[in-house]
Amino acid sequence: MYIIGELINGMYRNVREALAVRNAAVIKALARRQVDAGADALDINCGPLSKDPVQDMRWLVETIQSEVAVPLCLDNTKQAVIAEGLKACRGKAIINSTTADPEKLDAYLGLAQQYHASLIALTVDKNGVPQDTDRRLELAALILEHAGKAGFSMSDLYLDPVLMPINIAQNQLYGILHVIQDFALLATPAPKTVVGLSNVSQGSKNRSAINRTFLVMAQVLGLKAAILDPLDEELMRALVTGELVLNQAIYCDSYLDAYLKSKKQSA
Ligand code: THG
Repeated sequence: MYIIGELINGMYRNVREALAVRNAAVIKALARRQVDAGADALDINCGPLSKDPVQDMRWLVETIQSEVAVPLCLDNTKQAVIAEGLKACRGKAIINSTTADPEKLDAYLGLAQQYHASLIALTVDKNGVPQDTDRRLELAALILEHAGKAGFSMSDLYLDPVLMPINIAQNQLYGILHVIQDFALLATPAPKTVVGLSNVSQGSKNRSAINRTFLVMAQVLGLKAAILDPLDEELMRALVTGELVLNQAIYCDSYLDAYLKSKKQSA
């Protein structure tokens, strides 16, 4: 599983406050702790309340890069903010995200190619998040058609079915799990899939249990990446154990420790 740490997000009060006063120490510590806990990449989102998201994005990218070397996942709905982040990124970036709106999709495919970045594409259109799996598949097919025409590298593309909270869309989760599997059948080589895992438990109690249960089910169905909280130890244990059960890693008695040690060394 490709782990994208979710904690540098203006949705969280500590990040919002650090952004407002340009407190680099808070942001650097969040970056370092997530990477040490096993994050392969870091999501960066200045939050819906940011008054100057372009400058906030630049400052976050520069601040985080001075602390860790992992790819940064630039999370914003505005192209100007993404473009500023891409300009500031030293290493490979992930654009998070485009919708399946053809105009936006083509523009973002171009932007990703220009910067050799990966691209997350949401199966969302002008009518918002689909309520059923068929529409998610249709939009995924449309995204793949545009990516194909643009000559976009499949290894740089992530499809996101958009995970909904269990307390408002409980009956969609089973379908979303299966759509993760179906996305992989739409092209060769198979496109990768990603979800914003914590979406599933937003507004619910027992968030950690809901997150990790959904994650291991999605693992079985071939989920390749997740935006998640790597500081949630139970979640990380479930993830690593899931990889073991799926025979994606070799068993040894100390497999949990070994996993984190190998992550730390490569970071
Ligand atoms: N897909 C893609 N990108 C995404 C998402 C997605 N980026 C944002 C989000 N969804 C994933 N990241 C988060 C980060 C935090 C939370 C949920 C998803 C979260 N935050 C607390 C809350 O809302 O309850 C914040 C409250 C607090 O603790 O202060 O749950 O789906 N491509």
